[in-house]
Order: sequence, then C-alpha cells, then structure tokens
Amino acid sequence: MKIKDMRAREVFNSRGWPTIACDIVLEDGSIWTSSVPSGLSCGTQEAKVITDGDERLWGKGMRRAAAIIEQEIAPLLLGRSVHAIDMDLEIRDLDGTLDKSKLGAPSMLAASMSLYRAHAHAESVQLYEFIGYAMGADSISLPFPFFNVINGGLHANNGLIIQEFLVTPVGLDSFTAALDAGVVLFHELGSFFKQRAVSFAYGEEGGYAPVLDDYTIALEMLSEVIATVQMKYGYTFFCALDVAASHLYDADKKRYVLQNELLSSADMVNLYTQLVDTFPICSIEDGLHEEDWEGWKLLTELLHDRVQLVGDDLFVTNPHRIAYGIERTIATAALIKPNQIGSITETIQSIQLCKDNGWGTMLSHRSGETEDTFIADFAVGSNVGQIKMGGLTRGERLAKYNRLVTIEDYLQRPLAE
Ligand code: 2PG
Ligand code: MG
Repeated sequence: MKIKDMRAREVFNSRGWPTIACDIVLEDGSIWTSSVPSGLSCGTQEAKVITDGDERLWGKGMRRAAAIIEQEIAPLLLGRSVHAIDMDLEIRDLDGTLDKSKLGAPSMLAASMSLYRAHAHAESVQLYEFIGYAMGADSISLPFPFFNVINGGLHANNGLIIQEFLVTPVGLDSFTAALDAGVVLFHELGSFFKQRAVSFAYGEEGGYAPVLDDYTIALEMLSEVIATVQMKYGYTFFCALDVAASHLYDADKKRYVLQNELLSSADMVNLYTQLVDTFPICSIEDGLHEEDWEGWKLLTELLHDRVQLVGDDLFVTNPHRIAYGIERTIATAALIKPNQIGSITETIQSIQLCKDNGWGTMLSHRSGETEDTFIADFAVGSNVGQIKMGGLTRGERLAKYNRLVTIEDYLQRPLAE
C-alpha cells in the first residue's frame, strides 16, 4: 500500500514542552499518527534533538523538526509502498551522521513509528504482531512491569536524590494480574504516607513525590508497605532503583555527591552492596556515571549475581556502546528507549544484540511523555521482557498500561478474522 501524504506538527508533552507528531497517510485514506517523548535526565550520548532556537517558547519550539519531516523525509517516501524497515534505514542514511544531528532524533523517530504503524495496517495485523514478525519472533509475550512508585532526582523537587524507586510483583500469571497488584501497592503506599503525615505531590512520572530527604527512609517505608501488602493481599514484590548517577557526579571533585557525602566509585559500590543486603532490591539502573566504565566494572564484578545491573545513560540504546559493555562484562542489562537512538529498527537491533548475549532488556518511557502507546505494542512484539512506564497516575502513563491490558485481552480472546 502506497504512502499518499506525510504531515508533521508541533504538539506538547506531559511537561507542557514542545515535541512533534507525524502522520503517514496511506492510499486507502487511513492516517497513522505517532508522537515522540523527551527525557529530562538524558545521557550525553543520546541522539540529538533539533529545536527552533528562536525567541518563541525559550527556543524549545519543534517547528523546525516538523518541517524536516515534511521537507526532507517525506520526499524520500511519498508515492512508494510502505516498508517500515527498509524506509527506516533509508532515513538513517539520509541523515548520515552518527548522532542523528542532521535530521534530529525526534523527526526520524516520529516518522519511524508511523511507518511501523502504517506497515502493520498494510499487512492487516496489529502493531504488536507486526513487530513480532519484524523481529522474526516465534511467539510474543507481555512484559513484566516495573512501577515507578516514588519519584525523586530530576523528576521531583522533594529532596530525594535517587530518581526512581520502582516495584515489580513476582509470581503472577498475567500482565493484568501484575497491574492489579501494582495498583494495590500504589494506593497502600499513598495511604501509608497520609497516615505518617508525609506530605507528597506527584512527580514527573506519575509516582508519589514525598517530601523526604533521605533515600534510606524512602526504602524503609517502601519495604514496610511491601510487607503489609504481602500480608494483607498475598502479593510479593521486589524493589528496583534508577539512581541516574550521572546527575550525582561532580566532575571537579571526581566524586559522587550523595546527601552531602562525597563518595568514590568504590564507595558507591559498597553502598549498593549494603542496600542489596538490607532491602529486597532486584535491579539497579545507572548506579554509576555514564563514563565511569571502571566503576561499572567493579559494580558488575561484585553484584552481577545478586541484582540486575541496567545501563541507561551508559548505553543510550546504542548498539556500539552495548557491544562495548558486553565485551568487557560491564552491566547485565540495557534500558531501551527508542528516542535515544532515533529509529525503531535500530532499537530492535539493540534489543536483539542484548538477547543474543543473554542480557536483560527493559523498555522505557521518558519522563516527558505523550499519549502515544507505541511502546506497549513494542514491548509485546519484541518480547522485551521488562518495561517501565511510570507510576499509576497521569493519563500519558495509564494510556500505556491500558494498552497492554487491551493487548493481553486480544491475545487471550482473539479478535474475529
Ligand atoms: C530514565 C528516564 C525514564 P528521563 O532516566 O530512566 O524514567 O528518565 O526520561 O528523564 O531521562
Ligand atoms: Mg534511567
């Protein structure tokens, strides 16, 4: 089926900052729209974003990015039969840079997502099925969710230096059951904060942002609520952390700054060992700075068989950086964010690389999200295994949880042909 038209426009993300949406119009008149998220605690090696840089909206406008889609990407694709993978790679070649600085990651990714949607439609399959075919998967599966129930770091201004305190239920037989358990824990945690007179707002990712200035206290409270939920409802949870440690590193002092302490990489590894000894932690993301490869090596040596060690800013979904980590046995899993690399096809390659080497993969939203639910389908089709999509408030987060519930329903009760 041929591509008849391609449009793009500036829209706004969950933080009220500009981003872009792209439509692909097929010859049957169907319109396939995608919009891209943006991060706040970004890795420096992420693919580049092109902003307007003029007076409007403090230079953050995305009209230039929209024009790039209409004026540079569209001429390559218009009038041709939609083919997501081939076209994605052609867009990458059109950009021709390593960091996507010519066309910009948002323009390239918005086009890429719409191409996948349009191609799925042309094949008369659901997006998650199409991604499964694109990856040559024998079967597809729902991911294990990690709920970001306490927000800190750059995602909240509450004094907590650790960015994300996540929980994941274990031993449940469906995504819907896991979501149920997450909802129970989320509301029990809210009641707990109210009972203890801990005032809270909601953070950027829809979790609680309690006014606490000590991450140990946050972990103690979370563990207490996990124990209560286990006793009252029979659900078992593990915790996970995204420390986002690049943002704790003071380059002048060459130390990590944690609650007024100055810590070396080895001190940080000691700290994680103590935390893992004390709390039910199963996964730590970005425990160290994105260029602290030596520290990461030590962290991996000491903790690889006790917790999953996830690289986010460290790998930025880039197959070259992931391959470097795999060769040197640094980390045991990669966080996967399509907008860090700028196309769905390259994101698939990164997932594949991890899988081929026995690594874990966790698909991730960004803190500045839109209502787009692409990552829900992507998680299923790519068998990514794990996903984080925020807490259990805010429509842009719940849209993704709800899409996964819908996909699970379609898989359990197939739609009539
Ligand atoms: C992270 C992400 C998503 P941001 O660090 O993992 O949770 O945050 O989108 O702000 O980079
Ligand atoms: Mg992260």
